[in-house]
Amino acid sequence: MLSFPKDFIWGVAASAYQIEGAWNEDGRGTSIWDTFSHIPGKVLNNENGDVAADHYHRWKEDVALMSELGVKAYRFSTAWPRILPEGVERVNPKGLDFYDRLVDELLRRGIEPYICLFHWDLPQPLQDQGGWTNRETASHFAEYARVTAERLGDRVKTWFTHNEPWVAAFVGHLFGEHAPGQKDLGAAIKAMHHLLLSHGLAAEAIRAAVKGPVQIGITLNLNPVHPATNSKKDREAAERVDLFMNRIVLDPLLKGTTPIQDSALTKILTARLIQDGDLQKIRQLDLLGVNYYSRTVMKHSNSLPVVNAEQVHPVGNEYSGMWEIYPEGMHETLKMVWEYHPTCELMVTENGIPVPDGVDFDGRVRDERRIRYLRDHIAQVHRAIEDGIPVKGYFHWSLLDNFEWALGYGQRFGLVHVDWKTQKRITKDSGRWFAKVIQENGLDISR
Ligand code: IFM
Repeated sequence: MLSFPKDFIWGVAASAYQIEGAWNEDGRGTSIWDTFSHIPGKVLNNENGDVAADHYHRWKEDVALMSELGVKAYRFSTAWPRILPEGVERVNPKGLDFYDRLVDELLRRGIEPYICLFHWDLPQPLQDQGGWTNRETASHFAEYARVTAERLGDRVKTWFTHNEPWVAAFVGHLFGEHAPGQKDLGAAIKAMHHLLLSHGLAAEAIRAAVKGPVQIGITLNLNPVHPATNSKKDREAAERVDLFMNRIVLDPLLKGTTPIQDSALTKILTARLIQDGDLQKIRQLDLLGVNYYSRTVMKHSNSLPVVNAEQVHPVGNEYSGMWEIYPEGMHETLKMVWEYHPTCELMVTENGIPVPDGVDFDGRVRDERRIRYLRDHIAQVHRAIEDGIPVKGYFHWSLLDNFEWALGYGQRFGLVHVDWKTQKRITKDSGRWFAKVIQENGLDISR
């Protein structure tokens, strides 16, 4: 049995657009994901988050499911367009009321609410003014943080500003696969900086709004980048990708520097972007959340411009519907962060696997693959703790099957199965397995 520290936080995570639905109810404004997903061809099978897992109406049932699993904490995102439909100024009381009720119900069930303010659903009116490429969006975000913290900060003590800002910047502005669907390196670099800047501004706004102790965090998608071979060219390609995927977010947050100012590739783009004092503002962190799913293996190639690298998928390894399965990467990622000597706390805020689960004849969902994946990854978290890296918690992604962005509803990540026709929830075998891990505060690796 691998035992975890006595106060280890076992949780589940989710995000607003992926589960809430009710996209145009109770005064919610439009987000860039509403716009993007309604454009034919942007999401697999032209699916969208209009209804999703209908959590906006079924939140009580969902909290009860969490309670049955015995989770200690729930990390969820608030939808900016539900709270400020135009992104600025006018507050929608019904939007705040929804999260108010959710927080109360979580606390009533003994589940600690962890709020994340931004999980990619930028209000469309702000996108119309340039979105994250516009520096003003960072100030608007701080205002949204203030409004939300003033209402919920008496009960919510852990606030994440952003979830995976790298994905919002690069997948949304360079690869064009996520909203707002741009393909422009300059826009991606600008968005990246403004997202990080907005973290710092929001941190100050939350601290001013909440009385008493409060923890400000951010969650980052991180992954080790390995060279495909030991050749100098491949090693250099891996280093460049590491800079653009990991260091680009870790350096500003943990060191107060940025590699993009020094990089020959992006020096020109950042010349007037990073203003005096920005880097000090960004470096405000009490808690760093690590989202780990897989590693990246790169070889030198001219096919990906800027970084001159191409991703390869090593043969002989196990894969999921989206990524290579590489549990050791969890330990390596936590070590990579620890080598920065962070003064903030660390936790795993996302880890999980998409499995094409089906309901068996007896109504059970036997998702053995997910159980194996979780066992192997949680064991690596334990290994990191044994090595002296003080990981405070582990949040499974996700509680429910949900809308997996450009891949629609086909990739199921939940511990709880959702029937997309009836919205019926069924706790999967993995859910019961995870509940046992929580109950024992430990991992029986023989199971
Ligand atoms: O579903 C996403 C989530 O929104 C952000 N982190 C990765 C998950 C799986 O792709």
